[in-house]
Amino acid sequence: MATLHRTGDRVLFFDRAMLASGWARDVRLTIRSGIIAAIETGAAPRPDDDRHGCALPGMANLHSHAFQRGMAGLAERRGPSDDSFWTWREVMYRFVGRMTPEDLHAIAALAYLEMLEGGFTRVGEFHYLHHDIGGAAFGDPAEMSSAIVAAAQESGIALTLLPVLYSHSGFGAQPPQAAQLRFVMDSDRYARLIEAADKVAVALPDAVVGIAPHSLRAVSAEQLDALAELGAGRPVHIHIAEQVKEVADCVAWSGQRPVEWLLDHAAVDKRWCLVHATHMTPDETERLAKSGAVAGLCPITEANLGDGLFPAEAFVAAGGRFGVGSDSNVLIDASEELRLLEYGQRLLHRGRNMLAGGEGRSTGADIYAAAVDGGAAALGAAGGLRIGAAADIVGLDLGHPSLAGKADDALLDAYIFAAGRSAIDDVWRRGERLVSGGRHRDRAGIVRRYIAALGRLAA
Ligand code: NGQ
Ligand code: ZN
Repeated sequence: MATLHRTGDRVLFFDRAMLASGWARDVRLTIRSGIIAAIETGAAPRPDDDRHGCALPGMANLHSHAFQRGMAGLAERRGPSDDSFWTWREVMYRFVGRMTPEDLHAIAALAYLEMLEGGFTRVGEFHYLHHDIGGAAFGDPAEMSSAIVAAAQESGIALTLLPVLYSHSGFGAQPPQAAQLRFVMDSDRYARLIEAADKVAVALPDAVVGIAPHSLRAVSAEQLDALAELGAGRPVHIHIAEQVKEVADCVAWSGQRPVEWLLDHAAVDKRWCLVHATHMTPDETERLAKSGAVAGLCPITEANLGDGLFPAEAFVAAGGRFGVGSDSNVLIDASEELRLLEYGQRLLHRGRNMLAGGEGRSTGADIYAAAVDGGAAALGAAGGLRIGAAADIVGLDLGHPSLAGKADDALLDAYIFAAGRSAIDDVWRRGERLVSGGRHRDRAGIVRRYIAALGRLAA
């Protein structure tokens, strides 16, 4: 439908676009103040139109610890005992121990730039590095959160800030370890942190602030109960059942497994995102799917840390919603998260096309669409290319050899399983082109400051 063109409107013309309503050809998007104001399909390009290949809706990255980008590749050397998630965590604690707000800003800016280049247009930052070196609280509870907001602003990515409540080191309110003191606060200070985070986040267009009890290890049952009021109307994220030791410790504490315990003790619904619900029984899988909560899956990190495989096939078959996250940011790439999600199931079940929605359906298109929808829902945002939504778009290069001769769903199969991120040409946020030819416009400066920060941390 044509609408009156106003000055300040920007028009993007795509040969093909995956709209919320389905695939379309010759698509003119009119963008007004960052929002899609009109969509014409089967349109004739006009001389001034900015013409591109294939438009995909931007993907939400529903789980990130931005600071961990700085230690990518630093925990791949074998230690004195069996290496595991828990020995990795010791390395991570040492790395984070010396990080200043300026370092966090520089490292997060690079992570967010790479997210945009890798096909993500919004990030859910699960942020728990709250205090100064040594653990003393800053005067401003949002000192470190402000560094995250500044990094998001600089890169241009949309932000759902998830300040984390972290109080204990293990089930049953065990006292924190020395290495955790930069994360730790009580529920009163946490309420002040959320209030302060709301104030700093308003500087960003479309920012959302959610709440995030770190895990059943790090918050008590009483604290979780008390969060219901603070979290009303907000996304709620929690790490849940990533490691078998975590499941065993939860059973020892409560007689129940983590997902089972949470579903019985909290009003888990579509506002919730359960990150790493890796270890579930068939019954937990079914119940989580029916709850409407989003499963936050981070296949690259879960592989890197040796977590195990999420029962994705059964969860999707039961109608469960999921999205993907880059978590430890050891490698940032939306297509690779989706590819590894599907490949994990193929290796486990020795089958193919495990997550496609039925006979004749495209695996790439089904998992891409599901992750756009689930990721946006988990981050309290709208996903998909539709009138009234932010113009957050990933543009694929239709001249890429892997995409040759493909149309519609087959483009997503080729993007996810063959080309990967090399097919990404441009990325727009609110209609503004942040990435061209696969490179972020501020790459040089952000990389320079990242390298300087790593130099300071290594010194
Ligand atoms: C985190 N990361 O909070 O950064 C965690 C490790 C923990 C992952 N779970 C720390 N992947 O869970 O105690
Ligand atoms: Zn995490």
